[in-house]
Amino acid sequence: MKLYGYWRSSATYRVRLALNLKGIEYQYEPVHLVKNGGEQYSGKYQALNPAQLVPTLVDEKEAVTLNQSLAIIEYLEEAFPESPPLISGSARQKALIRTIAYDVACDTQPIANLRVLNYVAKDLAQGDAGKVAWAKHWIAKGLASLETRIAPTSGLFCVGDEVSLADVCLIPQVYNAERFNIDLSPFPTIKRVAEHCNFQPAFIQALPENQPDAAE
Ligand SMILES: N[C@@H](CCC(=O)N[C@@H](CS)C(=O)NCC(=O)O)C(=O)O
Repeated sequence: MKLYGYWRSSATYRVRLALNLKGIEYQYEPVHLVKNGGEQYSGKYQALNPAQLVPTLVDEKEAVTLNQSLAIIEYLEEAFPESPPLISGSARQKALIRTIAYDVACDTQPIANLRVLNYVAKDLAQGDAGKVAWAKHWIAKGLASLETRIAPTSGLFCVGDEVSLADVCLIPQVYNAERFNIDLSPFPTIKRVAEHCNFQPAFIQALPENQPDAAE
């Protein structure tokens, strides 16, 4: 199993968390998103992901190459049925877990992605200040709806006392918010769940700072 990613990529961080929580061993292949104009644009990487985004998971045993963090995690759920599940419970609970995951992965992270921010800063001539204002606005808006969403569903984690795909998506988004110095005090449930998650070994191991390509 090979995971192509970047230490600070929140989508890669989701897959790292899923692999760690499931206890699946993998080899990490760094793809630097900034160096050399961005290695995601290289012909070699485009052969793995035509979308020019990380992550990519290659399961050599099954000869599969997968993109999209949520599709990768659903693949791991099915391909490793003996591992701890990340989407479980009643139909309602599974839908709730997916709703929180999609709040992050479909409605929050993509609009503050590196290429979007570069477009705002350079092509739309808004500069660094415009880029940061854009990111802060959309990430805070996403966190505000997540706070309302998980306030009634959370226990130790986003949905009750079991870790799930919801936490796997939330924690990298919180990390990203902190990078932009977003004030988390209006989001007490998110803060509480994030603090709890970040004490778990699988989450500590998946922290961007703990990756071999960190700070490169
Ligand atoms: N929906 C995709 C999002 C992937 C994505 O946005 N990856 C970012 C890093 S978190 C990326 O590769 N950005 C490179 C760029 O914007 O050029 C997923 O969940 O895998």
